[in-house]
Amino acid sequence: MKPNAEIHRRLVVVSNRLPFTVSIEDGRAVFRESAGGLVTGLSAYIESRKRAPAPSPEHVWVGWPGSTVEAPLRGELKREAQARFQSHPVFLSEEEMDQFYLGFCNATLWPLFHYFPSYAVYQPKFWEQYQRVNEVFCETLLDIVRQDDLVWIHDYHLMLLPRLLKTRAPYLSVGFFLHIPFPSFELFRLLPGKWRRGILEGLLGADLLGFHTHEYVQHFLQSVLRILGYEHHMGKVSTSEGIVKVESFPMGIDFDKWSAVLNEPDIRREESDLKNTLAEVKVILSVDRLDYSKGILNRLEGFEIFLETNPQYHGRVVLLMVVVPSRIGVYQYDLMKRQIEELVGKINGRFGRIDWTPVVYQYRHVPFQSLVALYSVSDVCLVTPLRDGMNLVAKEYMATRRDGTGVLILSEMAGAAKELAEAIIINPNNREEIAEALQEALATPVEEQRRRNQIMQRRLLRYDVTRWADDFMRALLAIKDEQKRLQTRLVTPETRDELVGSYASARRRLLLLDYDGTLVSYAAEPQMAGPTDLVLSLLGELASNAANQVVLISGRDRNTLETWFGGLPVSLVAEHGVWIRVQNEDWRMTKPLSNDWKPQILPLLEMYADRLPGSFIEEKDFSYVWHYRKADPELASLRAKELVDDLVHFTANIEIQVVPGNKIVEVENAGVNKGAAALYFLSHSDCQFVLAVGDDSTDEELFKAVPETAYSIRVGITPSYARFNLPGPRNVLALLSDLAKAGAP
Ligand code: GDG
Repeated sequence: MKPNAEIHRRLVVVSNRLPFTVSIEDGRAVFRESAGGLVTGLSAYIESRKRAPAPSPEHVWVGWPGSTVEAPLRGELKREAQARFQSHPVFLSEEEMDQFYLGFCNATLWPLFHYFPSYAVYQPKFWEQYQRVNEVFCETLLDIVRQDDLVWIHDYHLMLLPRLLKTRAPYLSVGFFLHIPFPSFELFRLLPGKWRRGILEGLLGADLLGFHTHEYVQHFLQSVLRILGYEHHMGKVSTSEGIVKVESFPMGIDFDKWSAVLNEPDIRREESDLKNTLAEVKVILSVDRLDYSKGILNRLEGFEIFLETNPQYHGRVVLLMVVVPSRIGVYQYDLMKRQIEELVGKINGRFGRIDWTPVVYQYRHVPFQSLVALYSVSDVCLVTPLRDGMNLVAKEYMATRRDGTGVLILSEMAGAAKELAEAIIINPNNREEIAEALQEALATPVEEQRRRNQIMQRRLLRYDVTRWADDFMRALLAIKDEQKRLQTRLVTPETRDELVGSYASARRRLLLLDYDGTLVSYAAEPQMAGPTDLVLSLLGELASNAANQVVLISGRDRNTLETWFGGLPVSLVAEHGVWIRVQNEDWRMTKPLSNDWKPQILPLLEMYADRLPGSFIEEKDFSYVWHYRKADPELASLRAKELVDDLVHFTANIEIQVVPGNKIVEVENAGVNKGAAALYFLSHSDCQFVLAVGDDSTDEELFKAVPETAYSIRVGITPSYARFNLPGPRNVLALLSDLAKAGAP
């Protein structure tokens, strides 16, 4: 982790909405500050940055201003937004916003990511507009960003932006945070293939990806593995461009602010008025945006059962239900509003009396002070989302319980349930459970309330919104550092010139080249990864230079190597060093080996091939390979670990070794490796230039064997014994082509 000083770099916050909303009134732009979890949280963090020791760090906010602004007004609005709010508006037409925001964001992603697949629509024109709007954000950002900025992109509206931005400005530090759940693979896969790949690739353009919970991180990584085929190691995903870190950062609230405002006279007055009005009843509070994900109907149904089964509470309890208007005009939302209002009417009609209304329902946005007063007078806070990324209402309620009393009932489907385990945790689909939880909450002794709340309050105080954002920023800087360390190992144009120069001036040269993953990319089946014309012509050109000895050091069997490369003037090493064919000579073994162990091992490998559809066994002269590239990636990775475990036990007394490789597990004779084969060629030539290139863990032995002065290169951006890295086979071929051009002696 980095010290705070690093965080003094300018912060560029990017979100769909700006912290204010613009409306055009009488031809002029009118600004209104907007609230909401994201804006409030980030604003608190920005304020805390300003309190840091000088120099005070700058920030800018980039987003949509909340309405369509015609061209003539844009200039003025831009100036004012910048001066008053350090903000840069992204201008979008009504059609763009319609298909992007109401379309792809809220009619496709929102329902799918909240486990309402039947509400999700899959309209190609929505997806096109989503791509387009992400591009517009990218263009706007490119006019603003500076090399040293920390760019923090927020939420599901902008999942393509990280890659778009990094493609155009690779030097930037880019973090992304998702505020809603990342669904399990089974849900995510419902998106058409191109879209789901696009989203994952878009996100993986960032340096750091943050989610509220560990579960969402796992879901994301699972989709990345199953859809893009990238594995991860401790939350780090290696792509051809570098490493991306994926981690959970549960968003907190500005705890101090929520507890401090309780002392403000206005709020005290409102609190005392409410207490007078509600003196005779226990208050159950419910606050949400109108949304089907929030479980408002379940909550009402649970309350109805509670009233049915607990007549002793009639006249003594009130459900205060605040529903904040949201996404007005969208069918599902309008329908839900009607259903809520019918149910409220039904409950009040069924149980209400002249002196008692069981559900007090408000469909409107309440001012901040009123919300605080409501939290503070409520005996119970009932939070029952069917799915919720985090849920800040539950946390805010806890922060306003000055005297430590109050009971929180919280759905296990909210991210917040992972942190607030001392609440009464319920499954919102079970109405009876909600009713029982209400009964339990109202009967919880004050001491027990305080005991539980103290634990939760301490946690919320410690991990508040500033800590959340600080942690995110530190993790972003840490991954950038790690990338830089790996980056310094990449072959730069200077290293390349030096390498080519050293090659050109050497009288004798030895080129030790791995094949799969180094000269060609992996294919679904080994026999499909034959050499391209370019590979053959490059190898031919290099090998026919009298000063060169070109050796292909591969794990492949000798027949395949012979078929593919037999016609070239190259030397070949098969089965990781079992067989050598020095140019113009016959194949021979590097040392006497035995095959006796094969019948013992085969049944075990066959069992694994049967247990994992899509996997198969390849037999070579002195080894077996279990291939699993085409199998279900998750099950395969589990089975591969089990197989290695079984084999290691099984072969403890036999002279063989188990070598896990790229989507394979190989069983071969002990003491055979690419390093030993390389030593043979090194000891038989008086070369002044050695190049060793490979992509796999089996190539590490090769890198260890070559002299320190050799140019050893690991393909892929990953730590290695090799001195340098190159991203992929294309870069290797480009390098070989430079060497071929460097030509004589
Ligand atoms: C998304 C994710 C995640 C609500 N009504 C009023 C009002 N609010 C404020 C609350 C709270 C915020 O709005 C709501 O935050 P939530 O977390 O409950 O839900 P979403 O808006 O859906 O937010 C969610 C969040 O992002 C952060 O990552 O937790 O899971 O869906 O701060 O206080 N504020 C005022 N009047 C209201 O009537 N003043």
